[in-house]
Amino acid sequence: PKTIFLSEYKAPDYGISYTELHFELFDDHSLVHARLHFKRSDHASDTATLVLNGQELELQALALDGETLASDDYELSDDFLCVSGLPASGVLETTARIYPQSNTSLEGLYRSRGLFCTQCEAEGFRKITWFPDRPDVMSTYHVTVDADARQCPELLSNGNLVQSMELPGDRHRAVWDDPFPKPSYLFALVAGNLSRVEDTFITMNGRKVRLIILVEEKDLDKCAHAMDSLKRSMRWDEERFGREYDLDVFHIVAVDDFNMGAMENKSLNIFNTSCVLAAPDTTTDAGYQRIESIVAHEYFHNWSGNRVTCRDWFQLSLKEGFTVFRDAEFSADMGSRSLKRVEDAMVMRTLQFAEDAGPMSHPVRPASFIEISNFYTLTVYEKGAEVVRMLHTLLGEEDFRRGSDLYFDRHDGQAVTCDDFVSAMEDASGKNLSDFKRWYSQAGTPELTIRDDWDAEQGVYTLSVSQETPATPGQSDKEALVIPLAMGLLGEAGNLRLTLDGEAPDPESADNTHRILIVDKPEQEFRFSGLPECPTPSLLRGFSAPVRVDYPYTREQLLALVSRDDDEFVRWDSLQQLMVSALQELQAEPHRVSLDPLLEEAVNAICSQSLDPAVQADMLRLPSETYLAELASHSGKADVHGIFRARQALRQALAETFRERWQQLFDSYRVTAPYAAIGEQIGARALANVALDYLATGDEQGVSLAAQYYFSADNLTNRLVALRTVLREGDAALGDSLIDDFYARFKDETLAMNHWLSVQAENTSGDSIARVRALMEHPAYDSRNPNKIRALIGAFANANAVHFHKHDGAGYRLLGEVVETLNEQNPQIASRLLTPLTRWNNYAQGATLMRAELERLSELPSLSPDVYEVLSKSLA
Ligand code: DPP
Ligand code: ZN
Repeated sequence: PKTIFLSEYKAPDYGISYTELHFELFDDHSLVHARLHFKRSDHASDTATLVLNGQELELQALALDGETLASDDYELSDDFLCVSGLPASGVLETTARIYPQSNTSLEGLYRSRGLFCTQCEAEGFRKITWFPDRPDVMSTYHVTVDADARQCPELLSNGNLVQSMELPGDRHRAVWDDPFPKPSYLFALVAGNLSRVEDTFITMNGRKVRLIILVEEKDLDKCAHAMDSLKRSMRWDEERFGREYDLDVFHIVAVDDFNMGAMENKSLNIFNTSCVLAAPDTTTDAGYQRIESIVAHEYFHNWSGNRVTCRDWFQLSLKEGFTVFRDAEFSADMGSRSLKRVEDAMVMRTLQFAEDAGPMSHPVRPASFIEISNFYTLTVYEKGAEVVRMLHTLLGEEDFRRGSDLYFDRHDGQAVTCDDFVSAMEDASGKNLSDFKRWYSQAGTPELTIRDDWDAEQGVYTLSVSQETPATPGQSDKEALVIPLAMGLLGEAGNLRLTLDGEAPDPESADNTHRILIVDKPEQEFRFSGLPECPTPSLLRGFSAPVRVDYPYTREQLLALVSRDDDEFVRWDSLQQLMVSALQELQAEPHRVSLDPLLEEAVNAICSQSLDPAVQADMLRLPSETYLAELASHSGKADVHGIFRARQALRQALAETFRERWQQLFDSYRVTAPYAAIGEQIGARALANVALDYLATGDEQGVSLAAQYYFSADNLTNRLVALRTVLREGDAALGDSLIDDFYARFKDETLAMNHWLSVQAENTSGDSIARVRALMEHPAYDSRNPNKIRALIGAFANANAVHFHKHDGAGYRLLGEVVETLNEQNPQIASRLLTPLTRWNNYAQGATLMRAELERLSELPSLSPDVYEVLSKSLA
């Protein structure tokens, strides 16, 4: 496998201005006839070769301007078709024979439960036809699809339907034309038997758009939430970003077998069923929210990704980081802003920081890769979105919007780079962002070390801030980054007014208790004057930058922040820090019994204040095992078994200390109205369910309450919380009976069955490995379906640490075996599944056995590039 470098980028020698495709779909094969209207680029020499990508294609015909090509005019290999001796422009015609029915990689054209569908991003189009399969080749498409009329009543592709007709032999045809030039990765085709839900949207300029969701007939009743989310996204993008939809029709198709969550193909979005279908019995509250944000995300790509696309795959964050920022803002506007911030910060700190510190660490704009599919990562997506958010913070909403307008205007119809995005922001704001751009090229999580000094006589408080980014593979020297550090200072009676030494107070800000310090040097001091008392610093408010902060808080200070700071992120974070230090003590001294009185007071403060119940629920939850392992490995090695026991002990202590509180919270927030996935209910349920979880901890009565709760639930959220709690606390017989009950109720609902698999994979009591192995043989499992693999194997490896890290290595072996099978069948899923093993260096006990499993895999014959890249980097 070959490494590809950003520095070696070369513009293509030929463009394709117009692409005509004719698909003939059959059960045992398909034919793809292509007519590529090519044109040599100005920079290319007269003798330049036209390089077309193509994989797993059988060549049936090849002609240039109507004449069959002689065999010495082209060269055909496993990956390319290269044609030489071409005129400056012309039409190249090919016919490829392909086998969608046996395509298990779920890239290119494949069949899912009989349905023909495509996934082309990043490099799947080359499995459909020969084409310069790179995003800087943008073409308009004219697509004819022929198929059996009864098997495939729906025939869809991008753009507008321009013709449909009957064909002999019970076949029929649809012709689609997409007037917007697009890269091949946005091509889509769907053919099958689907039912529709339709609605309309009137755009800001009064154009009427048909909105169509296509699903299997049995799922027709699960589309309303997605349709609603779509309409809200369309309106929001007009209002917040001035972006209007540009075609007369927009489709969403739901597909069961899908590697990603969803795909933004022009006017024909294809969704994993798990990210579009919603019903109270099969979708959790979090699932409803996820569907809303993914529908929005894919829709927003119509501008940030489709109208303006990426020049090359190193620029993936250009569209993904920006679009995640857009969908996060959308979710914040639809629900609670601080809740969304807390949840995004949790993902960053738990998962992205770990990626940044691991062997696959890479910058938001990677400089090299072997397999691009491995770079659809938390770094490119979530950290990329944080980088865009920092731009938004530095520029302010108005200039940011001006920059975004300029970007879309300047680059409409083009394939561009992250630099072009930042240039538009610079030109619109007049700010120089050249230092800021290091965020795109430098990997690793910066760490801010903050110390303070109080001069009581002068009333001057000084914060000394130093920054350091640890070395990452291939990048040993790091430069200082531009970090917006949002902060305040907390006094006895609330947040203090801030005057930075030598600066007049900001006249524009009505509230001068909040500042954004620009940290852009290795070491800096910020002096605040005129203060009446020694303050407690409230740092990184709203998670204003994706960094770690090291400030030596006392517990008293953390308690003050939890109880009284203005910023909900800081309040949440401070309580987390109190819990983390309690957990660390418990790990060091397992028999410690008493709860730290300051932690007790902090929990009390949160329970008794009137906060958004959803945020309150997040505050009262224990830090996750994954987060604790990440923290531990940052300063040493993680002991997952110790973490697990410490969490159990702290849960028990909190459960006992606050038993009455939990009962009160449960009684007052328990939702009795019929289920609705609306913010108010979701927040209340979250808080009631946290309370229930504590009530059932080590308490028989609590466990029977949970069991009753399970049976009386009218929704999946409550049912799952109850089920997990009973499995953790209850006797095995009760747990088994609920598992059986769940199966009996929902065995025909494949999305509910995914949760059923996960709950069992995550269950830490009993022999998890034997249970997972047995479930792999169960009819509810399907070893080819990515959702099932993630639900069972992914859940086991990522959310059942004590069994995954069993001392004999049986957990590692189980994961290794699955990866081994998937390496051939579906390399994308195989390499993604490997992630937990790549973190071997974080653990003292398992490291050797984890490495051994990686080594075993690396010796397998015919490793896919996807798996090869992850293995070789992990073992380097
Ligand atoms: N479908 C994936 C996403 O929207 C890749 N573009 O992020
Ligand atoms: Zn995306």
